[in-house]
Amino acid sequence: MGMDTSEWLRSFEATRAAADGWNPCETETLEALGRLRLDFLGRGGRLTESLKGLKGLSLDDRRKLGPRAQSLKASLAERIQRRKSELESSLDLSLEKDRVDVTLPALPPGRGRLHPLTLMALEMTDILRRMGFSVADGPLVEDDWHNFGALNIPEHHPARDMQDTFYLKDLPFLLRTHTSPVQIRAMERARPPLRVICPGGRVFRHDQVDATHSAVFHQVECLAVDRGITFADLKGTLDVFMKSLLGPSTKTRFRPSYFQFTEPSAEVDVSCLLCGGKGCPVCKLSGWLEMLGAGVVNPAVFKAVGLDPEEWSGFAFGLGVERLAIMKYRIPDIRLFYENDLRFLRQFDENIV
Ligand code: FA5
Repeated sequence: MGMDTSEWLRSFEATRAAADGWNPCETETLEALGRLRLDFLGRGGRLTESLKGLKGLSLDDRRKLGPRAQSLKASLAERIQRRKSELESSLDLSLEKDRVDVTLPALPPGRGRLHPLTLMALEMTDILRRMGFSVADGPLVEDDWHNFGALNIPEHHPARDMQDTFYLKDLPFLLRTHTSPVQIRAMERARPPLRVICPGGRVFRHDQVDATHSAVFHQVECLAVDRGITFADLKGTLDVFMKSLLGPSTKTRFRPSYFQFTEPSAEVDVSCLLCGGKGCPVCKLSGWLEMLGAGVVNPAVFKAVGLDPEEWSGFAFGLGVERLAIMKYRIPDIRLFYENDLRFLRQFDENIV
């Protein structure tokens, strides 16, 4: 029992509409394409059934409609085949691209390093600790008394202009211009004998920034107070300190200078690391590089913190961490320390395991 022609046509046209309405781009996987193929062309598929149904039609109708059904079958089969090739090649590509080599060792986790200035400060602290100094610290925001007054730098004294100061707006505070206020805090906190260092604290000055000056930089401060301390103790301590830090052939040289909080005061040079003291462009042919300020504690400072200058004496020094690191690591510009360029920073701290 076959179906009549109009029934066959209705079913065929519905199949053709469904086949024409198929947009190959919307079939995104090979599995979905396989299901679609079965739906139309598989055994029992819609188009297969139409072709089978032809047998029940009259010879005339078969001649007329048979080629239409065959050509729909051919064009659909071709479109399915084309889509299949497309999907296969894109799958190959993505497999190639996403291929994971499971035999490769895992990436080591990135680990931080110490900043060259931290390294420098740690090294200095280490040496001074071994010489009997302990670590002290003070706030970055200071009051006038600790930064200036107690250090024998009275208000309106022209010496304050030597260190151009950042003051806090409408508040009686300032950003410390040096680490020397830590001397005052240490003496307020504990009675002598004292040996303290402030290791690599930040200080702030309204300085013009250039290759050797920054507005924020770091200092290491050192203070020793005891009975009978003399300038010779300062010289000896600094000589041992500099030799440990920069090498046993390093020489130190003291030049007279002036700081309100030390008397006598000195600026200390070390023999140039680059030329060994022969003279080069870095040391401006002098063979020496200026490193730090130092001196014997001024009796006025002891009075300011309630210590008897007849009983106690001491020495202090303060040095710029950047200047030392510039020399030790031969850095051409101070600004490199603050730019956080990894190519620069990765050169240091290679000893970390
Ligand atoms: C002082 O700051 C004194 N407090 C040092 C001192 C301490 C003297 C204890 C006596 C006793 P001075 O202003 O010279 O001194 O600075 C000390 C060092 O800081 C300098 O030798 C230099 O190495 C460094 N320094 C000064 N200004 C800058 C700057 N703008 N940028 C980078 N380093 C600087």
